[in-house]
Amino acid sequence: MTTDKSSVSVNADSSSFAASANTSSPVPNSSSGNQDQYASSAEGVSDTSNSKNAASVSVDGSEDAESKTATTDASGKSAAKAPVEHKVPIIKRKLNGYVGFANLPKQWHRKSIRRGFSFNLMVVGAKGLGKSTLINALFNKQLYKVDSAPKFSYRDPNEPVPVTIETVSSEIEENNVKLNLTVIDCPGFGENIDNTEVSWKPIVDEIDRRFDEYLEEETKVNRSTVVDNRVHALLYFIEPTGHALKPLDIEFMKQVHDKVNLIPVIARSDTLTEKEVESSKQMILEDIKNQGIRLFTPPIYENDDDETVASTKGISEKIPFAVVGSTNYIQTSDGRTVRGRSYPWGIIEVDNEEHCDFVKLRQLLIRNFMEELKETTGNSLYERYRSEKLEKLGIKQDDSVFKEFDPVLKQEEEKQLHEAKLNNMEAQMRSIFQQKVSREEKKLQETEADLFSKHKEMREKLLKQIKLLEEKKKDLQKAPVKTVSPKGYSSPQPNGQKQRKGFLR
Ligand SMILES: Nc1nc2c(ncn2[C@@H]2O[C@H](COP(=O)(O)OP(=O)(O)OP(=O)(O)O)[C@@H](O)[C@H]2O)c(=O)[nH]1
Ligand SMILES: [Mg+2]
Repeated sequence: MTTDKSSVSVNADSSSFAASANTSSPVPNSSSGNQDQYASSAEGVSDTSNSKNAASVSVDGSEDAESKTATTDASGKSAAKAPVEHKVPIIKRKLNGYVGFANLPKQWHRKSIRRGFSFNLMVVGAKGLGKSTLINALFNKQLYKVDSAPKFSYRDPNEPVPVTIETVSSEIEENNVKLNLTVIDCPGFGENIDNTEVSWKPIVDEIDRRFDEYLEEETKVNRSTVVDNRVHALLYFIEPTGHALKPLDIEFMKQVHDKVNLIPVIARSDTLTEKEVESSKQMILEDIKNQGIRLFTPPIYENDDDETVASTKGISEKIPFAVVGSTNYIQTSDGRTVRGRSYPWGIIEVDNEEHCDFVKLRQLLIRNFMEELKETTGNSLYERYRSEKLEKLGIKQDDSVFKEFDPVLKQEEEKQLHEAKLNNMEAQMRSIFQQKVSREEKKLQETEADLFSKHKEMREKLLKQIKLLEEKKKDLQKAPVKTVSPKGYSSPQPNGQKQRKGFLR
């Protein structure tokens, strides 16, 4: 076995693996040893057919046995490790040795080579900005015939120039990898004086038409033959004025930025000085930011190594790419043959990163991020278009139906739902209680007020009566006392006392 992981994977089919594992023979190669170790540490990976086979695949609960086997397999020596204590016994099912899924990228690679790749690139920019030359240089193939001295024909400036769509397809091959390349050119763009719909609508319509075509294909019963004609990237050529964007540039970019992976380039940058390129880039980026235009920026992933991260950052920093296009090979003064443009003051090399950003653009578009561009088109841009289109047709997705079932997530959701329910009930009960309390309070207040008024009324009544009686008393005291005998005579009371009547006695 070699140290190459892929060759290890080819050799490590199930029979050879079982044989080596059965005899517990040391693995002669450190890389395969690592893979064994990796596989043996994988929890939950079980193979019941192999488990009957031998000691190699053990369905074993003891920690001792596990650590021992792992150490033996990895190093070839049986150096037993001290057992690690677990409070909760964990039953681990493990496969000793190489499983084989590390070979998946290779399987994918073979399959992709067989199928071939496809890429659809749209180029938009004013006439003569070097679009065709740049495409020829990027793919190192003459997809377009470029006139060294473009012909000029007179046209009436008041006559609107229609924007048309021209497609060129070609199969290119590099190291047995086939790429079906389609370039969509839009002649006529930028030739009208104003930036009305006429200038950009046919291009937007073409992007939409390609999405629609894909959507239609996708909804057919047989989807195995769906061809992806969607625009995967759009190279937008900015005129090398040394200034910021023109109104048409802004309008066009705004029209397409959420439909395609937009990549701006400053065309024919050899006509600008280094300083002009820098200041122009700054102004363009400012305009793009202020207008809320989204550009394609290469992503950085968590598992990217430092080199990849640095390279990706290096690409992003160069946007918008100041490019120079040429397919001509010329001889430099130091004897090199380079692709470039020759001037009396020197040679501008297309593939020299010190001279222009052509290499960085090629890295983004072809070498490093072509698949990413396609993925973004399918997963994000097309998805957005598709859902908007379906919504317009009155079709809405019921997320509760289409959500993938994840038991943990489901449990969590149920828990949250239950808690929300409880909170709701508690709030309801609290408000009912509050209502009852305030109702009782109101009743008490009313009764109190009632009692108070009754009390007041009675008091007043009593006071009146007292007053009345006082007056009567006074009257009676003032009146002369007459004693009337039963026979009509008045006789004086014994002891000179006056006879009093009723309760005033
Ligand atoms: N100085 C300079 N000239 C360039 C560059 N790229 C292309 N040219 C020249 O510009 C002219 C037009 O180039 P094309 O590639 O045909 O430009 P185009 O944008 O495809 O033109 P249309 O298809 O007519 O819109 C040719 O003479 C090229 O040699 C460049 O980077 N710098
Ligand atoms: Mg052209």
